[in-house]
Amino acid sequence: MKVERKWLPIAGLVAGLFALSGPTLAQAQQAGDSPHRDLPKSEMEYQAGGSPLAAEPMHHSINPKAPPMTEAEFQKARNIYFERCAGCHGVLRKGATGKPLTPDITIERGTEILKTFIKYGSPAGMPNWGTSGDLTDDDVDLMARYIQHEPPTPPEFGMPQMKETWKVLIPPEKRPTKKMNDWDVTNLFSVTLRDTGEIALIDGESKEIINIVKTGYAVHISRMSASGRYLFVIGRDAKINLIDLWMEKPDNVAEIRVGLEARSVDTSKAKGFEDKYAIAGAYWPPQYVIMNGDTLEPLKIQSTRGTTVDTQEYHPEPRVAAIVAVHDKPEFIVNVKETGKVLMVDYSDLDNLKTTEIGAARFLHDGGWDASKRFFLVAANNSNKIAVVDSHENKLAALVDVGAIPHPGRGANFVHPKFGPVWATGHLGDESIALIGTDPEKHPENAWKVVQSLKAQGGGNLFIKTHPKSKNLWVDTPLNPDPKIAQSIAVFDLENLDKPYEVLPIGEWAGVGEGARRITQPEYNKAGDEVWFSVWSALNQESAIVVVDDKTRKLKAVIKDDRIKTPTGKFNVHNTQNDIY
Ligand code: DHE
Repeated sequence: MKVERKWLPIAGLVAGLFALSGPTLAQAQQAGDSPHRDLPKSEMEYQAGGSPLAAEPMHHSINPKAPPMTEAEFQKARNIYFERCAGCHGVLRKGATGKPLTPDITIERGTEILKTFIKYGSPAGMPNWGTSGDLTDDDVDLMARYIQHEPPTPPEFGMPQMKETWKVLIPPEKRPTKKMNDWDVTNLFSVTLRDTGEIALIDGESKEIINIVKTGYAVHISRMSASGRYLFVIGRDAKINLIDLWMEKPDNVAEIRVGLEARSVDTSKAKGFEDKYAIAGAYWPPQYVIMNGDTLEPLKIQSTRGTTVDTQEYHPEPRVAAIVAVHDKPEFIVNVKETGKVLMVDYSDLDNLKTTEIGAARFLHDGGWDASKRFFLVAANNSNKIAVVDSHENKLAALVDVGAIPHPGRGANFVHPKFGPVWATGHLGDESIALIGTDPEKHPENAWKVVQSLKAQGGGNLFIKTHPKSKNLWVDTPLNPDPKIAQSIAVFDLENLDKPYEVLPIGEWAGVGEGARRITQPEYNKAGDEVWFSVWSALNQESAIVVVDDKTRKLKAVIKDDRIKTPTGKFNVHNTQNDIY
């Protein structure tokens, strides 16, 4: 029987276990503590999402002080590590959400302590891989020995490797010179079909599927070019697909891999640079790449390896998190997770690249613009802070303390009846929604302060959304352990924020069969009068997209189709192109 994975709730239990196996509680806590804070289950599961690196050939050396392993054992352990552990502990085990697991630390702890932690978990957030049934006792022993060896290093991925994967399927001169279809592509939605490695292009008006396009593995996000013609999609395997929306049936026109693992992509938006460049950030190798916007030809690769913002120690794998294009000047904002630094990359002269490095806080993850598009607000999730970057001054405007593990997606902008313009974020670790004042000119007393904190249904929130034409703020909770909360949405009235939120049972409305039915990522249509929700179940179960009328908050449509498998992110062309949220 498979037991639900959960943490040991009390330190006393850990003490008991260690009393049996030898080491002291102090040793145990030292070995298992997260570097900075306790982690809820929802965040651990979210971070431990599995890395595509398991299949890559890697160099490794054997540490003579570590317990022996056969080659076959090492390979098996390596696969388990990349599937389960790398998301939190890092490829090189230098630590991220989870603690560092380099041999200097692990050999000192010894196999028995490590086994106990892997099997039973820790109150600080390590999952109980053994007692949950995810790993057998033999696997636990294997992993305890494996992490005492040097971490195998995946290969680098530079220009020759990129060029090998780069394909222009339809060159720009063979593409249409005007839009060849009758769809209103400005209101099209690109829907991530996470586990099939595809996106669904859905017409916002008719809700018809226009095309299902093959993309990278565990496809992640979509972004739009400045003109609204080209759609960029990135998979976790760092594959980018360029889709031309002017074709009779919009489809891939170019593709490339920019590394072995990645999450973010965007395109140049400044005047004179519309559709000229694309940029993608990789988790491995830690680097970002600037490409030609209509062919994906790689032009410039920059490593993000360097020192951390606070302790100023060298970090070998600072992963690239959110990337956003500045609208009013030729710069990209590149957020580097493990160093906690924001890079303002001036792309006006790629040969003499100018980069401003802004110190923020660890670990930068996701974020979005304020309504004026001058300030970019990004979650430093391990620090429980939002970093505010002033894109005009290229400076850090503020670090704002918020709740536990902020996770804004791109956040939500609206005018607060009392405090003026605010940007909002939800949290993975608690039920609060932080409203941060964003108008230093007209409301200086509120700027970069949490002016109000709303209470939503619970922790496990990933995305919140509103629209300039709407009076609603939608808050999802797909990672909440209570299925009732995960399968519904909370909606606040922006004109009366003291009124209790309303809960809509979107999962039930979908009318799908058994499954997790997690309600994920609200996204508006172009007009701002409909909100789309993903009803996200497993690959072998029925999923759907539910469309709600924004004004009446009533069900408007359910999009069901055998091809809509594991839908998660949805990206409306107009709203994504213009950063409307
Ligand atoms: Fe995401 C955005 C990283 C898991 C759905 N996710 C982002 C961004 C990053 C990121 C860095 C910002 C990109 C940008 O703006 O340029 N996501 C990660 C992870 O490292 C993590 C935690 C674990 C993993 O193994 O990938 C992770 N993400 C998930 C999921 O499990 C989600 C919920 C479902 C899925 O499709 O994989 C998910 N992430 C999303 C979505 C966005 C996103 C929908 C874009 C939101 C938006 O409105 O722009």
